[in-house]
Amino acid sequence: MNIQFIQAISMEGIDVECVYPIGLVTLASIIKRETKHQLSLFDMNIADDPYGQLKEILSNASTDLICISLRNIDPLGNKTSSLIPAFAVTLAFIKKLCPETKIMAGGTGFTLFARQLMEEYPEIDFGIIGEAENNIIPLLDNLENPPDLAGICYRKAGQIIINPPIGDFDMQNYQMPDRNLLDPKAYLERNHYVECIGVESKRGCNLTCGYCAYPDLSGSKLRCRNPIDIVDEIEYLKKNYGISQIHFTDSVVNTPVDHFNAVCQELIKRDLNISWSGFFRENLLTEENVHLYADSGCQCFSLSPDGLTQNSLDQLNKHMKVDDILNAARILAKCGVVTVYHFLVNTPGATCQTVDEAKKLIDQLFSIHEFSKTLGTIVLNNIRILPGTAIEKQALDNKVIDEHTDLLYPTYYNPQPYDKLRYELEIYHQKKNIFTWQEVPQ
Ligand code: B12
Repeated sequence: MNIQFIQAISMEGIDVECVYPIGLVTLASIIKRETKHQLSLFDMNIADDPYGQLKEILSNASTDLICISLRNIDPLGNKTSSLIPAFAVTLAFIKKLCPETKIMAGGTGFTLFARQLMEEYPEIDFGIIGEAENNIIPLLDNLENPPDLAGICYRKAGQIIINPPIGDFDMQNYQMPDRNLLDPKAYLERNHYVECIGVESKRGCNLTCGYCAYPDLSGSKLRCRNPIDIVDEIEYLKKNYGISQIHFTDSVVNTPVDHFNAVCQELIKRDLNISWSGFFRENLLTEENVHLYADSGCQCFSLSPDGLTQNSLDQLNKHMKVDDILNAARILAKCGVVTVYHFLVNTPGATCQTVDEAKKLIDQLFSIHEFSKTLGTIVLNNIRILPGTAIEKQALDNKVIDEHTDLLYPTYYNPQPYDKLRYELEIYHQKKNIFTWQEVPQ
């Protein structure tokens, strides 16, 4: 078969930070390695004229199957715009240009809303929910009669069949994606602050945070790659593409602690001179491992403690104490690397007392980071309600949404009377921020 892989539009506008579509390239690499299918890849996000180029690609080749990856459904960050219209237009465009070509969809955005997307977009013939290493080839081999494997979706006698995913791909069998299939060069010069190249050190998330869909996306069981293989990949990226900045795509980078420490020790041993970033779990940070991470190239500690108060941490099922956040902040501030904190605002149970407590935590973070000026920023968002999460149930119970709310489109947990709290806290911390950097007494 001739297979065209397409990364659907993942961002609004052309000036937004781009990420290399590692999921699409990973799958294409497996198909190239293990089958005789012909394939090519196209990322609409880096095209000057995405639809024009797509038209050219589809007109110039006879394509048997299109594999389209929907990574993002919306840009988050409290925005109310959606990436579904662009996806819908792309599907319609493909069908118009090649009515006989079958379309298979996948990716995180598709995974979150597989049934609804298949119901609303009859152009999609097949889909894979979650990771696709174990099932894409059996599906390609049997498009006429899809196998009943976990994660596979298809249409049969007018019905949509959805097989729930497992999330059990053994990461010891992981092979580094063949990035020659889609040249990283085009991505390297676009971004200003986001590392466009991702590296997977593990899959899965065994936490149960109430707003988060990560366990549904990549499984709830942690599956780690061999640390040596991870660093081999990073070394290969440096030598072959000059890539010196990477992002570890893991849900939480520093767990299991021993595994990630081994990765960092190996990075130091090879003296690769690369920098990396990732999202950390606060209560696992110690002076010792933070130094190890900084010495191995961590250039920004991204934390997502989410709760600004103990009540919020408990409501979000974070299994963490405010003191854990403060301890992590003290350790990080001492080590001198920039830290960015992400928090969720107006979480269930907010009161005027929790607002005061939230301000107190912001004060404490500023004063901890003041001497080393290592507070990158504090990012404040409301919770994007996703299907199947605990917050969806809380939102229904608290009448923030009802059974008719369409979660496919941006829906945030932000009821009155604290619906403006995000702005209040943003003003609060940004004033502190500017005063700290400009050294104006507060
Ligand atoms: C790492 C990460 C980032 C990093 C990326 C760094 C980098 N250089 O890669 C950073 C922090 C920069 C980032 C930014 C953003 N991200 Co992000 N990110 C992730 C995360 C944690 C992992 C993604 C990843 O790389 N996984 C590894 C790859 C291999 O897995 P995969 O892409 O899922 O691919 C597998 C399957 O999906 C499937 N598959 C993929 N494509 C296809 C296609 C077909 C046809 C088939 C059959 C199967 C298939 O097979 C693959 C292999 O098994 C996910 C959450 C998660 N746990 O998945 C969020 C996630 C994807 N991000 C999300 C979002 C929204 C964003 C941002 C918009 C946030 C923001 N406001 O800045 C930006 C957008 C960036 C962009 N330009 O696209 C959302 C998307 C859902 C949504 N609400 O739209 C997620 C799900 C997180 C969430 N909050 O729910 N992100």
